[in-house]
Amino acid sequence: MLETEQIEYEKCVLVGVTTRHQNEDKMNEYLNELEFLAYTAGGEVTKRFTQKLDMPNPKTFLGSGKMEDVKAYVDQHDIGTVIFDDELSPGQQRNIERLLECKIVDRTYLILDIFAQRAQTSYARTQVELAQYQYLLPRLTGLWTHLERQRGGIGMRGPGETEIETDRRIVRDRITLLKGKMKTIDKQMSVQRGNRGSLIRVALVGYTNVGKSTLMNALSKSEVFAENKLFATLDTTVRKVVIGNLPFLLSDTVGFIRKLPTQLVDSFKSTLDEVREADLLLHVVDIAHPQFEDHIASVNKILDEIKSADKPVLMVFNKIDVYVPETYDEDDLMIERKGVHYSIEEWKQTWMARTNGDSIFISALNKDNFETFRQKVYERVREIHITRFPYNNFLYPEYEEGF
Ligand SMILES: Nc1nc2c(ncn2[C@@H]2O[C@H](COP(=O)(O)OP(=O)(O)OP(=O)(O)O)[C@@H](O)[C@H]2O)c(=O)[nH]1
Ligand SMILES: [Mg+2]
Repeated sequence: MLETEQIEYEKCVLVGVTTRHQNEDKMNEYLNELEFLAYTAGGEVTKRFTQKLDMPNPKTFLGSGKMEDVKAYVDQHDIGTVIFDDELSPGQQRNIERLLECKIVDRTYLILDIFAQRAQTSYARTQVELAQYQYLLPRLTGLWTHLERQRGGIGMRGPGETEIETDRRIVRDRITLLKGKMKTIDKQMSVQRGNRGSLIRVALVGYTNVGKSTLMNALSKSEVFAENKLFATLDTTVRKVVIGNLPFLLSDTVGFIRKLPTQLVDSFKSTLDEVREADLLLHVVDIAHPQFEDHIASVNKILDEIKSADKPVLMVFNKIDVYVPETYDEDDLMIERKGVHYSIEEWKQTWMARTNGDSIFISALNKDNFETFRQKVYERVREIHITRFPYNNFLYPEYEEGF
């Protein structure tokens, strides 16, 4: 089990730039998330370096002066890994690595590394391995090769460790092989999904760490692994859930994140098919997270990419038990009252009012408002059910009549 595993945290630093498109507040939010990712991968962040640039330096990401600062810090504090918030080009990666003489990991590779660490089934491992090879292919030349003494740790799980020096042809062969394997798996999965008969399919979707697995457990009395780290879930779990007398299938799957690497979206096709083929999506949101609106936008963007944006959705605002609005001093003219100051009641009057009752506020952990939530899910599933099977609608009464 991951929880009992003794993790030795590896010291690392974060690097990000503020640009015209990305102000300082945004930068800090992104770096907070990057720090959480680093922590999930087994890293302890000891310092952040940021710089204001029109655009990242094409050769070294940061300017050369700033890079010297990073180098001095890395040498002085025995830092194992430097993590960049954006995807580095193969050239940038090489240059920086030569300069800093430690592991250089970008956001994409960090996410791939966490996926590799989390993958439990051979199916998930195949998907992650494929994504990692696709990421590595253009970056093969000399990456980290002189770092023999540093084995294991962040960025060293999966193909990065042993295959780094092998030539591109071998990697391409491996990609072809894995793609073949995925095709077989995809076929099996699709047959399995086809065998589930006529039950309505509901999929939990949402940003990572919002409480999807917790909600799954609460609804279905199953034991899906939930943890306060990112990407606790990689494999899809499907459970039959019965509310009242109405059975349906509920699936819990991988969480989304801002800038989810495209390699992962591609290779997790089969996992994401669960979402693609669902009749109803429960879009779970962590309303206690200060950036929850950005999270919703990221999730919607990915849903769009996997052609699932027009499905019926129930917005589930979770973690109301820990939602605390920031205090607002009306006398302070410098402070503008905005979302972070709203109470939940006020939030309901915002754009959320336009979801036409297709939203619900709950705590999956404490089961606050859970009965209303179950009722809402029942109604939505029933609606789909009687549209699809009009001849047996007498089986499923209105929620109140029935119970
Ligand atoms: N306070 C509070 N915490 C919650 C609630 N729901 C879930 N959590 C916590 O949030 C963390 C993440 O929960 P998960 O259920 O693993 O979230 P997930 O969306 O499945 O995450 P990934 O699988 O990593 O994408 C855990 O520590 C949960 O205990 C809630 O309603 N209130
Ligand atoms: Mg989960």
